[in-house]
Amino acid sequence: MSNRLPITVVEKEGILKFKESVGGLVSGLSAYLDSLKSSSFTKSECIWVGWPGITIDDNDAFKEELKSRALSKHHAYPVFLSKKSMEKFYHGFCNKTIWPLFHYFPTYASYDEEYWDYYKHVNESFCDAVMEIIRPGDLVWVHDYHLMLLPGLIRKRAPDNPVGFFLHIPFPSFEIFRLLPKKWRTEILEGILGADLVGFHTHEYTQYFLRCVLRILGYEHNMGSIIMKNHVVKVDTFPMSIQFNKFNTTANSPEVQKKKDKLRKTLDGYKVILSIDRLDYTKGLINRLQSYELFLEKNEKWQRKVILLLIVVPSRVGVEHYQQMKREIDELVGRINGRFGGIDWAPISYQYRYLPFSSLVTLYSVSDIALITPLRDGMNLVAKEYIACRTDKTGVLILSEMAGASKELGESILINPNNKEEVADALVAALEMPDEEQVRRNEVMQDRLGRYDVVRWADDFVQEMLTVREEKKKLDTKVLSSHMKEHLLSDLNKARRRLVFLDYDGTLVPFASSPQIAKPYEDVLRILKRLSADPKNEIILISGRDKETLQEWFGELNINLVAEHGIWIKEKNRDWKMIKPLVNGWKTGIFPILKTYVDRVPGAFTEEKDFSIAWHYRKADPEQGPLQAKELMDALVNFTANIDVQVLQGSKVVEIRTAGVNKGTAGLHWLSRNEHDFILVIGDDRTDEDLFRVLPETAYSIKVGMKQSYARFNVQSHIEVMELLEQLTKSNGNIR
Ligand code: GDG
Repeated sequence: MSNRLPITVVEKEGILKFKESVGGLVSGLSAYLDSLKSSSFTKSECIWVGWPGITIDDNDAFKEELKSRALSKHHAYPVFLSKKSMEKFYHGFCNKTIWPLFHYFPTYASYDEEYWDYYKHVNESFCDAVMEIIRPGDLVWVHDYHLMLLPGLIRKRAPDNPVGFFLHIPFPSFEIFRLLPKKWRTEILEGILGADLVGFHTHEYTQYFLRCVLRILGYEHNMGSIIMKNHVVKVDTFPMSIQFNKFNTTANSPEVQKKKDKLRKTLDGYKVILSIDRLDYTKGLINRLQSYELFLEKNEKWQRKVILLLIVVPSRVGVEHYQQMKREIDELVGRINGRFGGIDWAPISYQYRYLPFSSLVTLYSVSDIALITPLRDGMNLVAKEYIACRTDKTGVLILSEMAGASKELGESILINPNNKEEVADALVAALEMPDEEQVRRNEVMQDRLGRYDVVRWADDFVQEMLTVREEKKKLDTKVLSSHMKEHLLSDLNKARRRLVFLDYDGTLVPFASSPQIAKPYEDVLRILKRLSADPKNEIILISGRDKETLQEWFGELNINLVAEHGIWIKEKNRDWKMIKPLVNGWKTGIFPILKTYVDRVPGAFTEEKDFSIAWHYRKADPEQGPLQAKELMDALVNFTANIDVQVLQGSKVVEIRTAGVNKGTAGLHWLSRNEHDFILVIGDDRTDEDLFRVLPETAYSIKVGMKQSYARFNVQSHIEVMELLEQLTKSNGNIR
């Protein structure tokens, strides 16, 4: 699914005509789809969903005809959009808000509520369209910035179909992305996260996206995987490539050979510099021309020896910024040609038009230098195409470090496009570069591009999408299903003596910003009271909290309590006792370190217990907190190497505690009696894993949160735990 279909429909005197669309996305994906058709391994059918390039407002017969011809001849399914939608959605939100912002031109961005409304509306229309054709097992791949809300919309309506999303333009840093109004930026991120797999061209864009997700939505990731409520999203880097062989073989074809010979005669003796882009302010055309002017000014000896072939491809015609830029380019070309040229030589040969494929390849083949200087570019396929067309392996690529392609084409001359001196000097270096050096550089780049072509790119993406789904399935099987719940209840009913361990924070109540706020609700106390009233039940509340707090909150109940992750135990109707003799002299040495981290991280605080100290960062900045926690862990592990303590990271907390005691050892206090024929353990934290690990296989262990665990089952949140416990109280006629 992409904004534009690979075909563009035009209407001429009542007749619909279909022609191929152009651009990197279309040619790349078409190559992949062709490869699927010819592959003997896969039997897949593909349908491309998108806008057909024409607005048909009130002619249903036309729409029907277009639909059936597009589907039967081109495997394309059109999404019809009104003129007004195209105006507000495409020219508006896409190209006046997202495009400038994501390319670091915030001053060009407009924030118009109506544009946003249309953006949402059009994304919904795309969703409606795909719902008309989607079947079970179909895989959906959504492309680019026009459709960022679509993955989320599809997930809502077809949750079983895998969805991928790829962004072809840069994903900006947090400071830029946050310029979007709060509601928009949240919905955009949530929309993208509806996908199973999210792909970007470069590692930087991937990191920026993950950072925005953390800072705006508060979701952490583990090696690019984000665990959402009902699915896992993998965020990864897939640098888009080109059809290397197509460019390489076309460059060698007789047709291009003939064109090359002709052009070489015209350009006889001149060193040729090629510049080719769509007309767009992101492509850095003005600074490129100014740099070329500076080069001519500084290097008289190169005057009359070079020609810049400037090809500007019309794009977004009619938009004011673009028209103004076109005027500027026209003027600048005129000025440079007027200033340095003569009757026999013009330093710039300028064309404002779209070239047929063979002409494009011819230009790539005859040019000694490709000068590509975007101010910001998601990838830039032109740079890769130039390298692919250099069949004799000569030629110098001068490439902006602001293009995604610069990450893979490090053997080119990389320049900062804002620095005209640097670009001018790069031109000299390129003109003077010995052939052997050119060949050495291009060989490495060709080898890389040849191996990782656009088919491999798409294949990698699709394969990873399927892998993510497989992983999700594994996680799904661990979700405590209603079927398993019935099993659990039936085992509970049959049992004569039941042992139930319950963690408190994050398990029975949600996490609060400060530990003292998380007092038990009435419901929690009521349920615990009911459960403990059944003589068959042995309830143990097993927490990391200090014994004073547990005593104050739960002392009145007829249940067992475990404090400080197992150090203190209070059996029903008895006093608190230590599980074994322990020392806590080490605390004085640790305090100063923790204090530094409290001072350094606003919002962080310490909590002191008898045999442990905790450093909480729940209220700290979501990005700074985890980073400083890692640093603190590192410092503590070194500092405590020779003392008998354990340093562990819990949920938004780093805890240092006396070694040798944990929830597992405390749990064994009851488990080792072997008096029970039903065991249930529920917890959310890493410290609960110590108990999950020592349980017999038949025990029901439940991890709260969709994270990896030793527990047999996972549930989403404390709400499900409370529902389950409520069911337990009603089971076997326990209602009192
Ligand atoms: C977006 C991102 C990202 C250009 N002029 C002619 C012509 N082209 C073809 C080129 C190339 C494609 O169009 C342009 O691709 P780019 O990557 O350079 O730039 P965008 O159009 O801005 O594309 C970009 C890309 O998506 C892919 O993810 O790299 O960063 O902005 O393939 O060959 N083709 C013909 N005649 C022309 O005059 N035949």
